[in-house]
Amino acid sequence: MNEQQLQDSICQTLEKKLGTTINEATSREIYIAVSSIVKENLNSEWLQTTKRYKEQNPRTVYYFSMEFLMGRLLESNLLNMHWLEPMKAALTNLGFVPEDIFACEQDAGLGNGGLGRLAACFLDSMASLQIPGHGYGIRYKYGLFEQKIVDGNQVELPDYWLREPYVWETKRPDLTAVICFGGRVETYEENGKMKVSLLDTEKVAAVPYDVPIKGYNNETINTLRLWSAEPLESEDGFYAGDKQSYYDHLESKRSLERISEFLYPDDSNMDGKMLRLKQQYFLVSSGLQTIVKLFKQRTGHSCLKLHEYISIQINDTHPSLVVPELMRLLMDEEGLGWDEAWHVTTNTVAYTNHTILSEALEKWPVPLFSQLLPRIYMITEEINERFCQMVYHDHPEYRSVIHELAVISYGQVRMAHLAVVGSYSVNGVAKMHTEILKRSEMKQFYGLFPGKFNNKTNGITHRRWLMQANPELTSLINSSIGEEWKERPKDLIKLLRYSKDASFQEKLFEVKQFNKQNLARYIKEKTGLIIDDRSIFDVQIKRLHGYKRQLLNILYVINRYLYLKDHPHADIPARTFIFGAKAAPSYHFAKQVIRLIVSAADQINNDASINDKIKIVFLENYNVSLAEMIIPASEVSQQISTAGKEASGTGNMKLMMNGALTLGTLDGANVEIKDMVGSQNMFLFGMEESEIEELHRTGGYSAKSLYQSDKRLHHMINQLHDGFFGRDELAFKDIYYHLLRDNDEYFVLKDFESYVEAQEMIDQTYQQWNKWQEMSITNIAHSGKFSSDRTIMQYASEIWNISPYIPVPAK
Ligand code: DL6
Repeated sequence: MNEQQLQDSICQTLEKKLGTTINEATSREIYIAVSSIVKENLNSEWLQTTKRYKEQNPRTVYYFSMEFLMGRLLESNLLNMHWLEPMKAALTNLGFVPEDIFACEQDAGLGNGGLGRLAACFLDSMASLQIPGHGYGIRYKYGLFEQKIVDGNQVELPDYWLREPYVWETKRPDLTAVICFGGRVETYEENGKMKVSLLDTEKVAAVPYDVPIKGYNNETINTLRLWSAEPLESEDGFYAGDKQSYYDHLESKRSLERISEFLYPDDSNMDGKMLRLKQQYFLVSSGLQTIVKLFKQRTGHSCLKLHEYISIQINDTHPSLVVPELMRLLMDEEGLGWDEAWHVTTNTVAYTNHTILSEALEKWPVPLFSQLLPRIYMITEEINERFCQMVYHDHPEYRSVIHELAVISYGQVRMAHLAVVGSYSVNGVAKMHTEILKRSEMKQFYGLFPGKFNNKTNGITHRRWLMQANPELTSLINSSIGEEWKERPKDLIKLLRYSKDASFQEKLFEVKQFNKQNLARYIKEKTGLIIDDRSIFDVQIKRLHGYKRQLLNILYVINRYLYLKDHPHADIPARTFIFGAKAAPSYHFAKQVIRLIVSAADQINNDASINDKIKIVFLENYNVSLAEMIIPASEVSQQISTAGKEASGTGNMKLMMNGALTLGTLDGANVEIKDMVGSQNMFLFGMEESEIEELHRTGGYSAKSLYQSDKRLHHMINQLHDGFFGRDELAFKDIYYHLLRDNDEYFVLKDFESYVEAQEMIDQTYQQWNKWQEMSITNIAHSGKFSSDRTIMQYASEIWNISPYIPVPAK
């Protein structure tokens, strides 16, 4: 549709659907009208894709994830439909600011951070590359909490994102699955065959809500299917007893519905709550039941051939129950024998590992697991038994460590072991991460199954993170190297020709200034703080965690402040330190770091004696939409995790693609950024992973001695303890203890000096205007490698054995 048609369509929709006119409509009503028009148009293409898939039954991947951090969809749908520009023009002609209309959409925050956002980028790439691939997740009623800062502290508010109807979803009650919990297992013989049935279970309905995922510049629309727990309308769901038990009955039904109520807000700590295990089984069972049913309908084959048509990628261990649940369906429902079912399962499931943090590795106590999922537990025990037997007989070299490898051991079911044993592929998410998995965390499994292990370095969709978030930079790129890069992001490398081009540098600078001014306006509106758009915008945006070391950043800012107090006329460029981070609600240390950042901001932003050389901004409620505004305006990208701890990182890629220079350690995908741009085009610092390993091995680090011997550290750390930040003296005692009493687990003090040096390099380089622009262009030029299109093509060819599907028109 062109601009005029869109305008007309908006006016008609307002009248017919919303009973209002363009003159009276609110921004939200305009948003509803626009998104309804888009959804209607998607619906017909969606139907066509589904029809083609049904008729031609191409090999398909299902991406199972407990998290899909989708953000907003209107703008990205418009972009992928090529409607973004005409729609912006239509809205402007009608007297509206397009960005205000887009902002009416509530972020779908169904994820914690990198892992969930990766899943969302993958959906966009699968559709854009015409890979038949669908996402399966949970339709949480409450997404990741909304963060507010009250009196310097994080407080959490529920994110009831479904308060208004979600325009993008279509409920599919006809595809409801029934999920059974608890009960008891009975075995019996039928026609000479051993049969199993599960009796007296609690049942809940899993109702799918489908969201279309539109590919860029093609006709493919895949599906994100989100499952919601709802009351079961079958006979045994009705009450048939006395009055008292009627209420109990309702209560127990409500407790089952709570399964899809909220997203667990901690991405780095295993919580061990029964409800979480219920959620995992709920997702896995509803997804698999549908897949098996559809497979039989479409192919007419027995499930013996399932793996020839289908791959299931599990996003971390959270959906590992696919292994025993698929075994259960194949054996108990489809009548396959153990060996047949195992063959199919272990050729269908592929597992991605996203962390080596031991506290994040999932383990479930046997009593909890076996009580909630008795049949699944039986199967898991059998998997474990057979696996241990195999190791014992075929790998005598591992006999002595079987207990370390077992799926069930020390009274716990270990989900990572279940995932490795039950899958045909195990991948890490960056080269370094995969090497660590092979060399240490999963060394023995790698010894047993070397062929399963592979690397798939993460990526981000350049459509959302460059074309949508930064239209000004996109236009500049288009006018220099043409538009092929949009479909072949590696073509961004052509920008290298312009790295020293004065006119291009000038234009890039103007684009950055434009985005910085935008962000400065937003900051003023939200916080009242006026920031200098000529200062360096130095950004650290990610979940708050000890290993990500926001503490190192803020301690450095305090150190810079103390220096400026002593040298108010020092010739260093002004810097704005921008933070966005949510802490898990029960993560006390992380919350203290937020408090420290906010306290330092209070003190430093209001101290006129340093001539506005430092401003600190903590932006509340960091989420996808906020990231889309911050990233195009960023100049320094802080990726400063303790080496060996960040599996990959994806913010590093988004920021680089928008021309920010990385201040980072050699960790996760930073290593591959360095391989692409060279260390001369970033600011590296800190110990390498091997050095840290060595320190761990030798016990050769004492944070206290460092503190005692280094005057600067001593002075700075003491500030945490003496009420310097206008808080009571104990306000930061846990940070103080973390560093000194607990020996600085993440080597903040150890890396401090090297970090300061890298920061000085940034100050110097920023003052060499041309050099900075050249480095920035070099980073953008090399960022094509980090498009999730590259990642998805690698998954497709090396794990899923799926080629891009060239649609034959549906009959
Ligand atoms: O792979 C996506 C993302 C990585 O970029 C991050 O480095 C990694 O921390 C994250 N992992 C998780 C898993 N839980 N924890 N911790 O979120 O995955």
